[in-house]
This record gives sequence, structure tokens and C-alpha cells, in this order.
Amino acid sequence: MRLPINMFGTGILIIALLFASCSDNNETPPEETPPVVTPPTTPEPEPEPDGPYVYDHDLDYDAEAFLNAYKGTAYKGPHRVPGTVEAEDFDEGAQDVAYFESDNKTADGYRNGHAVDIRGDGSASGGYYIGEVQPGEWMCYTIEVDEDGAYTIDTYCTKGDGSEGSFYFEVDGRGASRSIAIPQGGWTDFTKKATATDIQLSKGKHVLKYYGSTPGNVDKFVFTRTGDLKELSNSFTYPVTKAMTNPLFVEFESPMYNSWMKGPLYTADASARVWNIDGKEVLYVYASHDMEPAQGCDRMDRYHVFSTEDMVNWTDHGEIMNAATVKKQAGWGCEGFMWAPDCVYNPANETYYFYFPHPTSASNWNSTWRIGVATSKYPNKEFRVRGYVEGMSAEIDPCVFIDDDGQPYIYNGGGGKMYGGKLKKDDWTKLDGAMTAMTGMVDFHEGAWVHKRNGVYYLSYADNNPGANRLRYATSNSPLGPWIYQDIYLQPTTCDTSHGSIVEYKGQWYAFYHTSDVSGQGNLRSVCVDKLYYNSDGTIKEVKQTRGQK
Ligand code: FUB
Repeated sequence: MRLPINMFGTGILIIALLFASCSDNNETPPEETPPVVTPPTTPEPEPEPDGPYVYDHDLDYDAEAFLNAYKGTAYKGPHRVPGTVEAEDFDEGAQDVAYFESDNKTADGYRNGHAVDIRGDGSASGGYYIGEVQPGEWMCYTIEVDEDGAYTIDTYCTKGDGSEGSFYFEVDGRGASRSIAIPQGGWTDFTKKATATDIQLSKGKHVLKYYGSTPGNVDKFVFTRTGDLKELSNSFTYPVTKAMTNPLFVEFESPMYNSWMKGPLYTADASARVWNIDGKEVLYVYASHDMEPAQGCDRMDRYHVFSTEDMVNWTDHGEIMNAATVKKQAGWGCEGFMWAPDCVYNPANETYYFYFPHPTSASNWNSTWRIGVATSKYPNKEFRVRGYVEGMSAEIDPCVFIDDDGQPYIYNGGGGKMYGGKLKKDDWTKLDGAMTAMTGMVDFHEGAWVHKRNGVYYLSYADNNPGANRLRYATSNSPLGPWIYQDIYLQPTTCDTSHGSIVEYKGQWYAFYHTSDVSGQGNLRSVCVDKLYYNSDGTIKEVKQTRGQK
């Protein structure tokens, strides 16, 4: 697991460990025999195999109940809006109620001894600011809004180390802003500000939460009314089709995490497949979904399926699986953590099999991964969870390859380890024998993908190149190796992780991958596609990335 940069000591390290990076652990050397996952022994809620699909916008939310239950109290407030709120005047109350602070340092000079890191500096408004707001830390502010409206919040904040940084706001327990980049400057250059726009506030009392997703210092918030209050809704109508070039899918809309707001649809980890639909070749993409505001890769959820018949017009068929539905239909899993999936079609029973990595526990995510499996008669809807593939090790990134004789093979791997094995020909939810460790790759990290061309098996995968993974490949004359390392076929993109699939469509080979071109954030990614070519000896030419900047 790669951790966020640790600038402020071990307190940060602890909170950083709470968040998943978009990568599995890579510290353990490969083992010959994969650890076998046995079914969990702790009782889990009774699954409802015929339970409904649970959409996020079906979940109840009640702002009034949140405010009634809130136990924090205004400090020097409630703060009047429009107006200015000093960051150091966060609410009084307990840890995890009025604020969340992850280290043992205390305030200096103002509200002395307080757990929140209040710091003094002549450059800060009122002489104080909140320093070192680490990933996962937050402060609440009770505000009194004079008039219904849409507001901007000029947030005077800064960070000094050049690394990516962002924050966002919640109002009354619900997401209220986009994820906003913290300006770079000196650590106490409070002339710098970032503006949250279109924050919907009704007249009366609210609780505003400033949520740090990366280290940064914050001085004050200035509220300005800019327009009328709008009713927000995050319901969607599918399918929706748009002509798109790289980066793909970002012109579709997505619900923001825990919010009524909509934002761009960020996708990653594309598994591209070609199905024959009513006599036509259609290319489908099964991708994972980075939800904004991101918190490591913890909040990835709600897989979407896309299709095209011309590589120009893409259809978003909407959400096909999410963590809430796994819990409802299969009785295991946790919130979020729906990572890189794959999908295959079994002509024998005319069924699509959707495989997805998902842990049983959010607090212990890195050692409780399962490879979940859901089936449907359609490539783009009505998937029902069948459970998980028992006997697979707790690794991520499933890939399923069907050989010419109809034998399905399944692979998973992360953190430098990769395993492969057979699925039962008559039941693609079960292993046929044990998984074995794959060998021969160089610098394997994660994201395995197996395809076959001219009788040669190709295993492509992401490497460990620090901060900017690349895609490499190896070949074999058997689907389970041993593999012979070949080369790098995709250089780094703008994203720290890399994850690809290779597919032939209408006589042209394509490489799918992802970048951070649109968001500038490693956990808000966008799928891209480019043509892939082979040399006459069967080796792969390096892919030319034609992605545009949007
Ligand atoms: O998207 C979450 C994880 O990041 C995937 O499972 C990895 O392959 C990497 O792309």
C-alpha cells in the first residue's frame, strides 16, 4: 500500500492507514501457495437472495434528525451567514462530534490545550489558524443563515509542499461541495484562497463541516450569497449516449458521495469486452467508479457499464452493482471499496458473469478481499449477487479469460502477488482445483489482464514504478504460465496507478487505461482508449497516448 506523504509524524501515519490508496499492499514477497480464504465465522445479516437492487438515492436522509442529534455547541456563535468565520472558532464538543483530530499535539495560544491543532501566526486573520488538517480530519461550525440562497465560501487556506491537496464541505451531515484543490503557497500564506461555489443553505441553523482530504492549513471562511436556493436532485435517466474522445465518460453525470449534488462521472480500471448482441458486435466497458469527494479509494462504488458500436458514441447504461446491494443480496461486504471488475459471457447458459473485488471489512480491507460474482441474462442490467468465489486468496483485480475450448480461467493479484486457476466449466462461480502463483513477470504490481492472439497468451499488468505505474506484459504458451517477461507497453499517465485491458474490436486492437487528466487527483480517474499494434513477431508496440486535456 502506498501511503500519503507523511510530513507531520506518526499521527498522520495512523490516519493515513485508515484510508486505502488505489493499490493493494506491495510489501510482501510473492508466495508459492496462495493463502486460502475461508468463509467468515462472525454472523452476518441474513442475505436476501431475491432482495431488490438498492440505489443510493433510495436511502433515507433527514437533515432535521441530524441537527437534533448533533451534540456540538457553537463557539463564539452561531456564526452569522453571510459573514466571516474564523477556522479556529470551530464548535465545542467531543472528538468525533464537533471535530476529528488524529494526533496528540495540542493548540497553542488560543483555546489552550485543545486537541485541534490551532496555531498562531501574524499572517492569519485574528492571529490564528488551524494547522495540519490531515486526511480524514474535520471541524464543525454551527452557523445561522439569514436568508435562503446559494452561497460561495471563500476558504483562505494553503499548503507548502507542492503535493496534491483538497478539502470539501458537508452541511448537516450531507455532502455540500465539490472536492476543492488547496492552493500552493507558503504554509502560512493566507492571502491564498479557494472558493466553494453553489452551496445551498436554507434560512436558519446548520452545521457546516470542513473536511480535509490531504494536509493543509486553513485560516477563515467568508460566506457570500450569490443566488437563490435550488432544489438538488441526483436522480438519473439511463441509457444516455454521447460522442466522446479521451478521456472517456467524464461528460456523463455521477452522484457525488453522500450528497444530492451531481458531478462528472470518474471511472477507472476498464475491462473491455466484445459481445455479439442480436448479430452485432458491441464493445462493452465494465469500469470501477471513483466517487467525489474521494477519500483514498475507500469510496469507490456503483459500477457502471458502457457500450459503443463505433468507438465514438458511447452509451452509459447506468449502475449495475453497488456495495449496498452486495450486502442485501449476499449478506457480506462493507461500504465502498468496489475496485477493478471484469465480466465474461458463458454461451452454454447464456449468462453474463460479473466479478468484482470487495472486502468484508472496511477497517481491515487489505486482508479481507473477496472476489464477488453476480450474474445476469443481460450484459448491462439485472445482475444478481451469487456470493464470492470461495478458495481465492484475499487479492484484488479479478480477470477471467475463456480459452478456445471454453475453459474459463480466473486470476487475481495485487501487492506483487498474482494467482491463476480454473473455474468449473459447468459453474463459473466456483474454482476447479486450487489457484497457483503466477511466475515469470517482472515487477508485477496489480491489474492482471489475460488475452490470446495467434495462439499466444498475453498477461498484461501494472508495475510498481514509484508514483507513476506503467503497464507491462509477459507471454506464455499456457494460460497459467510460466510467463516470459516482454516489455512495457504503456508509459506513465497523469495518474499514480495504472490499470489496463486489451481487446480486439472490428479488426483493430485497443488498449484501455486510465488517467487523472480531468481532476488532477489520483483518486478521481478517467478511462481512456487508444489503438494498440503488434509487431510481426507478436510483441506489442508501445501505445501512443492520444488523450486530450479537458
Ligand atoms: O481502482 C482501485 C484499484 O486501483 C484497482 O483495483 C487497482 O488496479 C488500481 O487501479
